[in-house]
Amino acid sequence: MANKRVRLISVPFWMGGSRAGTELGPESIIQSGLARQIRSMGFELVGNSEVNCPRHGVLDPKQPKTKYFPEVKEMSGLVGEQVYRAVMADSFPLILGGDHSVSIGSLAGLTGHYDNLGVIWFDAHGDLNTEETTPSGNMHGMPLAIAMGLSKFKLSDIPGAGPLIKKENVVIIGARDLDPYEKEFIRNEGIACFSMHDIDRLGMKAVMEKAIEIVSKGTDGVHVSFDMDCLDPTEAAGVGTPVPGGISYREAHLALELLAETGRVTSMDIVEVNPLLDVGMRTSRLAVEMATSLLGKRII
Ligand code: NNH
Ligand code: MN
Ligand code: MN
Ligand code: MN
Repeated sequence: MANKRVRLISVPFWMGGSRAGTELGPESIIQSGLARQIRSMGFELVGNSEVNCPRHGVLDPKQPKTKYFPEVKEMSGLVGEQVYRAVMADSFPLILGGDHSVSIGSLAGLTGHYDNLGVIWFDAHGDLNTEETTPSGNMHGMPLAIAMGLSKFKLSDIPGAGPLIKKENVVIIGARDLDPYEKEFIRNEGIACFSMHDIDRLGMKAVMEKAIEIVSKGTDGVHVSFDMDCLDPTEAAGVGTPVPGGISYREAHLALELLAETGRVTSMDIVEVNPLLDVGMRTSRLAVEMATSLLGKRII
């Protein structure tokens, strides 16, 4: 990776998943040795900022389809500012969630700088729901839809955000729990989605080669959004919505190593770590491994 400067951006936020615990994710990942490992790889750690996002909210019974909307929107603006500042200062933003709604902020900040961003979305879920289709009202199930402008609330509603993410620049990897609307949308719009079935069938190497080709075509940056629930729950138990049959430990490393080799990845978020649901700190430690693998850590 050409960029040798990394900025950690901690986002202690839980309201997008309506379940306490993910606000403890950033601290737990840092306690698992993230900064030390990144430095030992030869990176300059230019900062470790914590976003001062809302910690408490009151559920509005009149808005059951967008729970904690004002808090999610406020958090997204604050995250966007920090991410934008990091990329403008030529560093690699590594955003630590928090639930997956923090990616709304990441993408807002990144599109403020990149005109045509590619996005790889590692997730058991599609995160393509809108205010109309959400089965839960939890906004962590909507960030990709918001980023592409499919929902009423759009990326462009966040101050400083740039162009919406284009459908042809998005790849979902690891999906195995899609809602009916998400399936329909993926099929009708031809969104690139490599499900667990595809990973079983083609192998992770071929999947990543295809994914890299898609996000590289005509883009000026590639963002990796890593929902820890993409992993198999036997590896990563500390997530709010575990789904059996996920990406294995070795497959995950391979995927991120192949991305590192491209030298095109500009940013990453690691989300959905919930230390309250974890077995010891296993999921946080695994999050550290995922980050260092993407940053180019090699066995030899
Ligand atoms: N699809 C479900 C919803 O929209 C679950 C989303 N949960 C996630 N997404 N953890 O990554 O409510
Ligand atoms: Mn997600
Ligand atoms: Mn998920
Ligand atoms: Mn393209």
